[in-house]
Amino acid sequence: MRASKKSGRIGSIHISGAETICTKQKLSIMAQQYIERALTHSRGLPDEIVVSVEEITEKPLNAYLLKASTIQCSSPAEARRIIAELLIDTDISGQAVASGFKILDSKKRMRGASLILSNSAARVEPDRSRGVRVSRFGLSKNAFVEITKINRIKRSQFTTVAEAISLASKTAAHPDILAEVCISDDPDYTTGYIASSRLGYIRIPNIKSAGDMRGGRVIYLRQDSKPEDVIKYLEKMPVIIKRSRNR
Ligand code: WAQ
Ligand code: MG
Repeated sequence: MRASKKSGRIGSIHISGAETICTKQKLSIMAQQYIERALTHSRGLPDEIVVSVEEITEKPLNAYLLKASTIQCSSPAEARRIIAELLIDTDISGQAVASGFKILDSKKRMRGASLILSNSAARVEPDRSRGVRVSRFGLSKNAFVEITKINRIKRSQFTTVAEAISLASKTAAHPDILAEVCISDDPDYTTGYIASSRLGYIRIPNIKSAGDMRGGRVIYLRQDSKPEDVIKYLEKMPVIIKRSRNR
């Protein structure tokens, strides 16, 4: 689903979006829930809602649910220090870290994520104003149950967390993806995350101040990866998220 609103004479701004994999039986109810969500979003009322449905014909791959943890963090400044440190530890260059923050801090609205090479900091998403939309991922029943057991998630945050950790689990499963950082663009949602196959899914409270309309997603790719292949995986490959492996 994607919902947008006309802005000025030139274009429209993105309000909300969501995607999933479901059975044919669940299709009508999912479509209804997505429309309801678009109509009640904290970023405002859209004037266009698009729901698109595609049959999946390939056999989905499996990925494992990332283990969730929450880090103590009391301010956006502290969040940045934590994120920068974890990214540097993941072999991401200082320049690439800075270019990620530039995107996350920007007032420009993207529907998708920016892809940054880990060393040169080059942005490789083909459409810089749109970004790359991670799609075609869904939770197995067991993985869903595991999410319900994560500590300290408020009921009102459950759907947001479940979708974010699913997306992050699909993303982190690609061998050429080193890390992902996300800040919600919902003005009232102030918990973000950093995720990777090594770090798991680390929730970061107070990543931004309440009322801040900015947000975004940055995905770091290995310097020697082939961006076209990674993009194809993120956008098109169906992936079902399974319960975490015990490590
Ligand atoms: N694929 C790629 N990028 C996306 C996608 C997607 N499917 N959906 C959203 N984005 C980008 C886009 O630039 C948005 O502006 C930005 O991410 C934020 O999207 O554990 O709600 O949907 O409590 O606002 C984090 C939950 C919630 C943390 C993140 O993101 C927690 C959230 P939003
Ligand atoms: Mg949002």
